[in-house]
Amino acid sequence: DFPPSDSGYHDYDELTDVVDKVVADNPDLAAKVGVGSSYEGRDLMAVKITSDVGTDHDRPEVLFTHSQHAREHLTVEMAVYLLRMLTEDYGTDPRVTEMVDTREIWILPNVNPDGSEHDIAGGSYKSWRKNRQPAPGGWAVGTDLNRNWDYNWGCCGGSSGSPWSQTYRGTAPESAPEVRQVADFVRSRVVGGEQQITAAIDFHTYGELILWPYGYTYDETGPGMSRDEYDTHAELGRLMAGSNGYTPQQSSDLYVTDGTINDWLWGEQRIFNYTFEMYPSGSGGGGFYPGDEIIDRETDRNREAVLDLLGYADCPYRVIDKED
Ligand code: 0X9
Ligand code: CA
Ligand code: ZN
Repeated sequence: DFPPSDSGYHDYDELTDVVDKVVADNPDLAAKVGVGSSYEGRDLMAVKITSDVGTDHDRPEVLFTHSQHAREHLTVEMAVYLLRMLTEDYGTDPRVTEMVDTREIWILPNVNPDGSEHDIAGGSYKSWRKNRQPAPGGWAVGTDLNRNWDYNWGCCGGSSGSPWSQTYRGTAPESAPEVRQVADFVRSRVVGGEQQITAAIDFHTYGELILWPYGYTYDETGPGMSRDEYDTHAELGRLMAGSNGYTPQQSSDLYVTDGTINDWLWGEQRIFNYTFEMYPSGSGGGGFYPGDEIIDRETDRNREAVLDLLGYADCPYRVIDKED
């Protein structure tokens, strides 16, 4: 459990209760979809939100993933915020209503539930980042999910081959069951040869940053990233930063990484996508563990940015005045 002073955060059971209640209260808008299970057997939940949710519509699909890193608990609260915003404000907020009527939205509120639960076990924080899968043959535990994706895996010094490292990339791409199953889910959204998901945000903490691909190279353009594609990422990133006040930049400007979800979503799936590094901006604001009193403010802070991403999901190139 979370320490009593941070009871405003949701542990895995409480998150499950929120998801089940949102779905029960809004059967036409929200549905729970199984994506598989974690190493320790927890359900990797996805929630689909759209009007007339029982039908697979021909609407642009948008993906939100949360909590690849265990200790980044504020990202789960971001998922709770989005679940409530998209259902409670449907019918009253015209922008929310339009987006729920015209997009199919996938929220994966915790893709690393084993890590999250480990981080708070016994009521004290452990600064845990990775999943809870033991490395073969040794004592070390955990793969960094955000170094285990199958695009230029381990290419460029942006991950570690040591199981003891915080950025251990695993034994092979998708060796982590969580990554494998979320990737399978994304691949399952290819219908008639076309990836239905057009845009995505992967939520992390902290730093107050909006990051776009690639992370494996400092180059803006190159194989698989044209000038227009880069400019679209950058322009939409800057637009979103205009409302939440985060710093917009290419991922590698922070540091080089390889095997991240960002590079895979673009490099393999051609999904325009971002990492949001949420509150705080530096270690002064409580680092990975800000008090629960900041949850409402720091989740609502991303409301406009999320609605902007949803708004451009039909044609992201429009943000640079181009058609695809
Ligand atoms: O290192 C990560 O996976 C992300 N930062 S975190 O502090 N939440 O661990 C950043 C991923 C974005 N990609 C790059 N910075 N290259
Ligand atoms: Ca669809
Ligand atoms: Zn992270």
